[in-house]
Amino acid sequence: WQEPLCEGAVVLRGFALDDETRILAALKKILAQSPLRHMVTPGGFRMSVAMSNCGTYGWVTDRSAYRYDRIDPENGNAWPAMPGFFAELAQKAAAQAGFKDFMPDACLINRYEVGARMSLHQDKNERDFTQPIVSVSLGIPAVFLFGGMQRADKAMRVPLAHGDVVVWGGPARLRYHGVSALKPASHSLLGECRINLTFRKVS
Ligand code: MD3
Ligand code: FE
Repeated sequence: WQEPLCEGAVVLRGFALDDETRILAALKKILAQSPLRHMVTPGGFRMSVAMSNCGTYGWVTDRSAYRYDRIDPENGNAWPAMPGFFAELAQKAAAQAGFKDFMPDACLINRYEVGARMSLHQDKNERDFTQPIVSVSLGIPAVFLFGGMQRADKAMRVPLAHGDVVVWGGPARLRYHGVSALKPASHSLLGECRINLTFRKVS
């Protein structure tokens, strides 16, 4: 089932459900190599969302900057490889939304515990904004905030549930977005947390 949110943004409800078991098994291995951690922003704030990555590039932040890096700064190693079926899932979703041949080289893994949130921001550390971003929601539901091109623009509230995939491209690619503080809930496979995967083409 496809729900267009606006030009360039499409929600594919339940698109990742068939792969839930494989995704969770793969995440367990990835996170054993590069564990989730709370990063600190250049402003000095500890993020309430815990993060890790797989793929050639990983998104990181520290006191100096936001950037993509090939190395996990916690262990000095390359990030764990992106499983082939992760890239295929993202590519299939992007194709459904009209973005052909999406080849992600980064997958950011965000874990929200109850109360965690992400404030409104733009994703602009990537080089080519003609490439979409594909997000996969797992675990307890969240309210996604989808704003405009200016931080002060009124944001739409979009509920996202386990297995939902969203493709963000075209004119939606640089819109402000965030996630409301997670409400207490429990998911049969993930417990009291939400995991979001975002697939990106960084270089
Ligand atoms: C809309 N993550 O990691 S995913 C992020 O649920 C991020 O963890 C949120 O925003 C999360 O940067 C939202 C959906 C998403 C990702 C990137 C976008 C929506 C987007 C880029 C442009 C517009
Ligand atoms: Fe974002």
